[in-house]
Amino acid sequence: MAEVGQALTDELGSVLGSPVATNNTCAALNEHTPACTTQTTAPDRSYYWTAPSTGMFTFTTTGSAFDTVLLLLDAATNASLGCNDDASSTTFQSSLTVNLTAGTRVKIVVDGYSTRCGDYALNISAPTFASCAAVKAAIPNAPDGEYVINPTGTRSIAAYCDMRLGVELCTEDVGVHRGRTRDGSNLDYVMTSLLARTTGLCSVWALRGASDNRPISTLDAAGNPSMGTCQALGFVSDGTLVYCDFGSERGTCGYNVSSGYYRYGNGCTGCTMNDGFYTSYKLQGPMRISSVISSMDGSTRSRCRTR
Ligand SMILES: [Ca+2]
Ligand SMILES: [Ca+2]
Repeated sequence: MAEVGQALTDELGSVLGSPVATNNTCAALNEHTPACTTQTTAPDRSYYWTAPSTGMFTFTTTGSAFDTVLLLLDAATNASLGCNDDASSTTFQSSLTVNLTAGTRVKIVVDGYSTRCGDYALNISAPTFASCAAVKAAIPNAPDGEYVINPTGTRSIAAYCDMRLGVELCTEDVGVHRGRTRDGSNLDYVMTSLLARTTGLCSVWALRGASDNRPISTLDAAGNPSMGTCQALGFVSDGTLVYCDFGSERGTCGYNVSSGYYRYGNGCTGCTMNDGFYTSYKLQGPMRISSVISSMDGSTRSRCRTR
């Protein structure tokens, strides 16, 4: 483990713990210069670590004997994922919390302020929060993404959080969730959804306007011409969408509320096949822009990607 002079980066696998490693930096070389502190020439030691799951991870030097600096790099690109000098104004130790996707390999650098060196402890934990709102409160610039939350205080589940609103859009427990569309129409919507943790796909159904409980039909993609359907709903991208295959209203790939079918569309034109008015549902062509259609009971669902 220990090296003298040139630091060989140690492999930590995907271990969590307090600490996961202890050592001393004084005999190491100065291989990194963290940007979050000024003119440090302190020696540093580094570790490779791979995220065991998707979610938040906290890296700290709590328990160290000197004024540390912590730097986190993407092991593949060397891009900085975060840097912290002082998480504590009394101990000058460091802490970083980042959201990582399962399998992401990072390089953790334990460095020192100025020329400081000494004994250190490196700790890695996977914090959980009660809700997406709690994540947002704890980490103000947390991005949209999957986080581990513990809404009941007894069981942790994965959640896809819309950090603009600080709400769950999708969780591993089936639930009714409220979002706001990211297109120009900026509509509040409600849906039922279920997140599959392994695939990062959120099944959505019963999608409708929050104010009127009607199918969303007035989206405006003008300001976001490249936005996909799921992106407009706040997700990363489209998964498997169920297209608008039924219609009863002239030229609109229409829906009928009494049918129980709900759709989402931002440019519902181009229903050239069987376009026209029907007294009953007829198979029509796909909408020009992809759309979600689903049933109220979830027997028909569309899927959006959360990563
Ligand atoms: Ca250094
Ligand atoms: Ca420090």
